Amino acid sequence: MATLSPLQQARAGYPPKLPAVLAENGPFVALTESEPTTSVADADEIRAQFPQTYGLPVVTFAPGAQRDTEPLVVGVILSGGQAPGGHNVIAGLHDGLKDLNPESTLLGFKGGPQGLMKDRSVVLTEAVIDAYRNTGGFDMIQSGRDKIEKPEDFAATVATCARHGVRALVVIGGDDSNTNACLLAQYMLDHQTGIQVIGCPKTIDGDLKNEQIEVSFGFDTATKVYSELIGNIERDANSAQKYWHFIKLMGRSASHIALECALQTQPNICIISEEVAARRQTLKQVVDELVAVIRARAEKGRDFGVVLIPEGLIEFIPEMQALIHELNDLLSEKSPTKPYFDSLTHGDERLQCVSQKLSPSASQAFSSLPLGIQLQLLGDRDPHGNVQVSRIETEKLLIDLIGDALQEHKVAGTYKGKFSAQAHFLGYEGRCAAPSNFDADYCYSLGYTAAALIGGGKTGYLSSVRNLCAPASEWEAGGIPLTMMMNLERRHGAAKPVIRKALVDLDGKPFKTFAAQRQAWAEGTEYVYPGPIQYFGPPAVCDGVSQTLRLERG
Ligand code: FBP
Repeated sequence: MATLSPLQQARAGYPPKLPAVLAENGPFVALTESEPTTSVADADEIRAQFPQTYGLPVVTFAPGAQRDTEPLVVGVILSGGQAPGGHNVIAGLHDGLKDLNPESTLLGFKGGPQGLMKDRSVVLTEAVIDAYRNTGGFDMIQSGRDKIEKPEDFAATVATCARHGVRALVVIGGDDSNTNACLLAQYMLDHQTGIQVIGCPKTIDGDLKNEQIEVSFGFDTATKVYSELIGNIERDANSAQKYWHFIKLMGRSASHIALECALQTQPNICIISEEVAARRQTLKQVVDELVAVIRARAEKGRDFGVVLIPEGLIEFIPEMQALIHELNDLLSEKSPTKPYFDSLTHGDERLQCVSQKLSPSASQAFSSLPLGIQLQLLGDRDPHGNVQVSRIETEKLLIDLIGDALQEHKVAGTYKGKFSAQAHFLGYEGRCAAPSNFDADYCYSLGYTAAALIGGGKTGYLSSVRNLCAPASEWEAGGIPLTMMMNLERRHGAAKPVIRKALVDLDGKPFKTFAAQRQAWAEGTEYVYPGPIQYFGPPAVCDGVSQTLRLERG
C-alpha cells in the first residue's frame, strides 16, 4: 500500500463540482442540437475524408431525458503528454457510466493507443478509481504517443473492442490525439462496428481551444505551478541582484503557457513566439531586443532580471522555421535520405550528411547555430514528424548570443554592466501536479459529460464544458463535432486533416494586456509572487481561473 501524504489523504475526499444540469439529472439529459456545422477551413477535403461525421451539430445538454440504458462496456485511453486532472476525467467517466447503469464496466487500456491495439487492459473498479481521485499524473493507466494510423492498427483496435464487447471508446488527448479519435470514429462507422468514439480536450499547452472549447485541461494547474516557481526565482533575483535568469517554458509551438505565466508574475521580459513570427524577426533581432533591455537595466545598476522563453520560439523565427521544415522533410520516414542518415553513428557525419542536402539559405541558418543546437535539431522527431522543441536548449542559445553581443558593447564602451546568467527549463515540474480545484472540477465534468454523450448515442464528438469563468453550477456541458475543428496541414511531407492548433492571438485580450505593461516590467522590478496552489481556503485563493481564461471569457 502506497504511503499517502497528509495533503493526498485530505484531497482524496474532495468532491468535484459538476454543471447543474449533470448534478441534478445525472447523465440522463436531453440533447439539444445546433444547425449542421462546418470545419474551420478546407471544408470540401474534410467532408470527403469524414463523410459520416462531417457537419454534425453541436450538442448541448438540457434537463429532460430518462433512458433505460443497458450495461455498457467502455474503453478509455490517455494519449500524449501528461496533464494534471487526467485521473479525474476517468473518475467522472466512471461515475457517469455507473449512473447510466451500475452494471456498466470501464476498461482502461494501458500506455495509450498502443494498449488499445495490443489489448493491454485493466478493469477500472470503484477501488481503483477511488485511489486516484483528485491526484495528478497519468499513472493509473499511463499514456503513449503512438498513433492508430495504418489499416492493421484500426483492425487491431476493432479486434480488441470485439474481444471485450466494448461499445464506446474515450480518447483523452490533445489536438493530434483527437484528430486520431476522429479518424477512429469514421472508421467505426465505415465498418459498421457500432462502436462510439468520444474525445476529451487535454494538454498543458493550452493550444487545443477555439470558439467552442474554452481551455484544455491541465493548463490551469501547470501554469500555476510554473508561476509559483517563477515567482520564487524572481524573488531570488531581486534578493541577490546578480543574475539574469532565462526560463524556458514548455508549451510546444504555442506561447500560451509563457504568456499566462507572464501575466501571473510580471517578469522583466517574456518573448511571445507568435509576435516574433508576425514581426518576421531574425534571431539577431530577437537577441538585440533582449540586449537593449539588459543594457538599460544595467545603466540603472540593475544587473539582474528574469526572461521567459516559450519552448517553441526557434520554430517561429522565419529563417529557423524554414530550416526546421527542410530538416523535418529530410528526416521524415519517407525521405530517401533517412536510411543513410540513420546508419551514421557520429554527430559530425550526420551534420555533414544533412548540411549537403539543405538549400543555401537553410544551410546558412544551420551553420550560424552552435554545434550543440545543431545536433539537438537533428534529434528524433515525434510520431507526428515534428521536431521535439522541448529538447532544444533555446535558453542556453540566447544566453550565449547575448553574452557575445554584450561583450562587443563592452569593447565599444556602450555597456558597463555585469552579465551573469542562469538557465532553467520548466516543463515536467508542472505536468503531473495535483490538479487545482478548477482542473479537478473541470476534468471530472469532462469525463462525466463523455459518459452522457455515450448514453445519448453520440460518436465523433469532443466532450465540452463551457462558461468556465462562472461558478461550476452554471457551466454548460455538451459535445462539439471533432470535424468542426479541422483543417488541412502539412505532416510527414503531405497535406493531412488535423485539428487546428490555437496559437496566441496577438489581437486577443491576454496578449494586449501583457503588451500594455511590458515596458514598465522591463524597466522596473514589478514582480508578482503567486505562491503555491492552494486546495483548501477562501475561494478567492483556491478557485480562481487562469488569467488567460478570465481575459478571454470573463
Ligand atoms: P501534449 O501536447 O501531448 O499534451 O504534450 C505536451 C508537452 O508537455 C509539450 O509541452 C512538450 O513539448 C511535450 O509534451 C514533451 O513531450 P515528452 O513528454 O515526450 O518529452
